[in-house]
Amino acid sequence: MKYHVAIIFMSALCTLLCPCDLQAAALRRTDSLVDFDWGDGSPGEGVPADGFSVRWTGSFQLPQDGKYTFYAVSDDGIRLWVDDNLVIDNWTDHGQTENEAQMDLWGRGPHFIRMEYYENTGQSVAKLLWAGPGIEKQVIPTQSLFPELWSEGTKGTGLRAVYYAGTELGGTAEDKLPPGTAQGWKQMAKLGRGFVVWESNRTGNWRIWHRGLDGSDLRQVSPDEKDRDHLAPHISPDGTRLVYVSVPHALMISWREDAPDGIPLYVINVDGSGLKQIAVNARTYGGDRAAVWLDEDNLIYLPAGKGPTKLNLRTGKEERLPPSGLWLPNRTMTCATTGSPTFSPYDAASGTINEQAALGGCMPYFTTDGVWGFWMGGGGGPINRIRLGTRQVSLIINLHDSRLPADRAYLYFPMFSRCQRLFTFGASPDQHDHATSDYDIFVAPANPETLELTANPVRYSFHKATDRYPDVFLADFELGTHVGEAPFTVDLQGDKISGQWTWDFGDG
Ligand SMILES: [Ca+2]
Ligand SMILES: [Ca+2]
Ligand SMILES: [Ca+2]
Repeated sequence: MKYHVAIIFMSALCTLLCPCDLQAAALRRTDSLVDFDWGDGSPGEGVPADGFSVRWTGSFQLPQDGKYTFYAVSDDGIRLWVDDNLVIDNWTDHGQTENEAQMDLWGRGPHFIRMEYYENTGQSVAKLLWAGPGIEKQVIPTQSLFPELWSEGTKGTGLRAVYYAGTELGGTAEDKLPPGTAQGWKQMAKLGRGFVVWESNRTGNWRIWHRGLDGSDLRQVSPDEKDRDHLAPHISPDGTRLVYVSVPHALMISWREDAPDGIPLYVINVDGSGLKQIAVNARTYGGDRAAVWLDEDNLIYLPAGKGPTKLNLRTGKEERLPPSGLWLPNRTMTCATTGSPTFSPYDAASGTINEQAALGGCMPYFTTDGVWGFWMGGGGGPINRIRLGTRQVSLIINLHDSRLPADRAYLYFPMFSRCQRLFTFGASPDQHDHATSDYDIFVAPANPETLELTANPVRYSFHKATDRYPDVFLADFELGTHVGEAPFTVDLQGDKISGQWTWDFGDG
């Protein structure tokens, strides 16, 4: 079964990133250190002394948080990635040269590393060293290096090395992704079945796009629709459908708020089937999001010219909620905000909003449990959270956060999954404009109680187009995932809810 999934994963990647480079490796081995001076000789059997290339990959364990310097000594070309950052890039013919890069690193790991090297002619040298808190400059020791994913209790044995004849590096499409990505997808997929959706203009029109948490199944969800753009995807509680708005293309240049005649709200199955218009005149909430799902059948949206309205998708019945204007309440109907983050207490019974001062920033939204709000606290960051009960504000992730690749650390469009176990956002290389910059989509696991991120964000889009406004889904842990475990239901009858209990599992 595992094997089967791996094949699908690899073939999906290949389909995505073809042409696959199937250049055969001359030599594969684990190198316990990268500390080579081959002189004018060959690194090993089957590899020529001139004109070869090597890719070292794996992970490393961080002895402690802090500032690290990586040194690559090379003759000839060298490239070094740490996590998703290309930190050294000297892909040229040269005599023995030392290049260095300094970076802040956080968390024991696994951190990902990839060093690529080629030798053209003459002497050949390839060495990888580091220095860090309490660590003198030295070749990175074997005990810190892992050919696969580091995990607690495993022993370091070095890095995986693949040697190719020729200066042109071979490898699969997966080998060429930023080194943290493929490993990151595998880690994310362990959390359960899930996917991320977002807006992208990669085809020239804004459409809703999809990718599985395991990196597979990158595809357009919403259909092509002439002269219109699709915005503000939001996933249903069970993860089978999403809603989005369809906006006239002519209005899209700098506008996301309101249209003279409103904009239709659609629901579509995540597999692309079952498209259905559910409201004629919707608008977006602060320009960002268009709906709050209450349950599988009911959502709140904003009809043009009116306040928030509850819509039953099965019956089509609408019910106006008391607040007027661009207010959208949270799912528990205890708080509401406009596009400015006020996170104001909302009394659903009387329909009153106790309006609070705006906190500054934009893109406010709420977690499902009614405990938190979150928003963009400033340009590109920070992304903050507010505990609605106490109004205490704290940081989720910062602008230029060291947990992000340096070229993707300018943040926008935050959203938590319904279960609050995943957090997603877009990040650009310090470009601000929301309609033209190269934002890409990231997902990080989160503690659903505190909203603390529990691992580094993993990247899910790599297109130079604008990828933004993501939403993410993670399936609940399912019963029946272990052999022999049968799902069961229990009926509680009102007059028998106290006293002795006996459980009967039927088939035992
Ligand atoms: Ca040589
Ligand atoms: Ca050389
Ligand atoms: Ca992009």
